Amino acid sequence: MNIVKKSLAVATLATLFTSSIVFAKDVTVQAESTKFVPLVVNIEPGDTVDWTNMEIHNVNFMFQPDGAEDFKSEIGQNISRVFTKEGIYIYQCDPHIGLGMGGAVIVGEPSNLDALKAAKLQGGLGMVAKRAIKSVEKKK
Ligand SMILES: [Cu+2]
Repeated sequence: MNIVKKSLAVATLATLFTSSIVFAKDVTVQAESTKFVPLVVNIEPGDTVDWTNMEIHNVNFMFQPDGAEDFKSEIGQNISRVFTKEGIYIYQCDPHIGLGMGGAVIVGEPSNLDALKAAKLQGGLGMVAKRAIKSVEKKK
């Protein structure tokens, strides 16, 4: 292989490598007043959600697919979570769930939809769950 061919091969490999990394995406959720925007996020396994503007907020996951690790952040922290397990995740902001401040992350196939319905979440969390269920059923 001459030097030009060799560097072309290296460049091609580098492109392949870079583009496979780009497939994993980052989605930002903004805390605005006592709401998370967007409230429902759809991502694929391996993607990341970044919560920003979290000065007086946190995220605490109250419902997740079986086997997903517990996840709770400190109040006042901008935080990221990588989602590897498929399914629906429901979280709340501890200080503001009474005002309905929570959100949902749907990773790949919402395989635990029946479990979410059976969980019969109440109050602010119940409102968030309802929004998540609605967004899943709209897609069917
Ligand atoms: Cu909050």
